[in-house]
Amino acid sequence: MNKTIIAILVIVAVIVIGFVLVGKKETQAPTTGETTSTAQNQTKAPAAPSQTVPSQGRIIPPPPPVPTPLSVPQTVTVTYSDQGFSLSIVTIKVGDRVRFTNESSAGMWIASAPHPTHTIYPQFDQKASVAKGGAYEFTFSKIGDWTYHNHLNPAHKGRVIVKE
Ligand SMILES: [Cu+2]
Repeated sequence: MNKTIIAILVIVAVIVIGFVLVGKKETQAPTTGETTSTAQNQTKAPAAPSQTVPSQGRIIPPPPPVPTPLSVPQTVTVTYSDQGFSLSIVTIKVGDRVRFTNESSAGMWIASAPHPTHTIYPQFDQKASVAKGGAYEFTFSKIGDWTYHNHLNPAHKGRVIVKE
């Protein structure tokens, strides 16, 4: 009697242990898939250094061509006061800009010569007056020797020489 009970218990125990082992394998299945993928990566990794090891020298590719810096447009500031313009002559390049700032007690209206028609460089004409603290900026796109004045006080003159 006792032997048969022990035998049944052993069989039951084997069955239970079998189920437990099968259950563990099913849960471990996805993790084993991941380990195989990392194993593939590991096998690929050593391949790269093995290619570089035989060559004792080092190949250094030529440096990328350095782009030639384009000439950055400059801005020259001319201050206008009650005595006139701070710079009587400004020499710049085509594409450069002159900023006229009004620090006088009166209005400032920059305009190209001659007064009052402003015909030598018609675009270089503020066409309006700006009060103290204001400014007028103009980008010179024409080569030349451009005289200008304050249209509201033509005795105050200046020159902008634009070179290539
Ligand atoms: Cu004028």
